[in-house]
Amino acid sequence: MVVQVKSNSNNSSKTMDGSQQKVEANVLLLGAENVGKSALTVRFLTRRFIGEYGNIESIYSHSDRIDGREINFNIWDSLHPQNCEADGCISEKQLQWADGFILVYSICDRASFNVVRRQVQRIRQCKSKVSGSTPIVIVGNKRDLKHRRTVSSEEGTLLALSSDCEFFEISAAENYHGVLLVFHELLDLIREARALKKGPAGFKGIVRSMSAVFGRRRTD
Ligand SMILES: Nc1nc2c(ncn2[C@@H]2O[C@H](COP(=O)(O)OP(=O)(O)O)[C@@H](O)[C@H]2O)c(=O)[nH]1
Ligand SMILES: [Mg+2]
Repeated sequence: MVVQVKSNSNNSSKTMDGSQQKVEANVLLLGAENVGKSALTVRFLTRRFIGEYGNIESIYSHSDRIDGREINFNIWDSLHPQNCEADGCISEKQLQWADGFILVYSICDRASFNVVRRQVQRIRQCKSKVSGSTPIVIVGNKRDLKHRRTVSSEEGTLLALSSDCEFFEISAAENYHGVLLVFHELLDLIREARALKKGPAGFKGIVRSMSAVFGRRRTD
């Protein structure tokens, strides 16, 4: 069962200038169990880390104002089903619903990195017929537990580079800023993908091509 929750940020307000349309973004968090999907979601919504989150699957609705524009995030904090291997455990419904994906693994859990690897493949296969690249941000979480690291930053970076994703290493436990960057980056990718769908020669399409030539954004 998926629970739907509404949460409005305190700085959301109505647009005075009617010309600016509200942006809707459906964000799906995926990854193995226990990697911090709920911690990331709750950090983004409340700025807080509360430690234990339980096994609850929810879709949160959260309004925010970014660069003068009203954004409505619908955030699906998923549960990883047990006993699924090959297809990365992503349902058709989830694939159709999401505008963008945040794939989370723990830097201390190699099996969770392998889950993300499979999930990237599954998304890329299913969405390859749609024009443009589906926005995906890969997140290596629990950076505060460096001493227990089993997945190097280089492996995360390589996976992202080879699958046209963005990559961040963060600690949802220690830092709000990294979590904010992840969501904002995904929003940028979603907006670019929409602009590309409207017309590949659009301004954002040119910016994206240029950033592909001159380099990608680094992690924190
Ligand atoms: N040390 C550390 N623990 C974390 C971090 N993020 C989440 N956790 C812990 O990892 C466990 C699983 O987190 P949760 O968000 O429920 O994972 P989910 O199953 O992927 O939703 C909880 O005990 C969290 O407190 C982090 O950045 N650092
Ligand atoms: Mg959870």
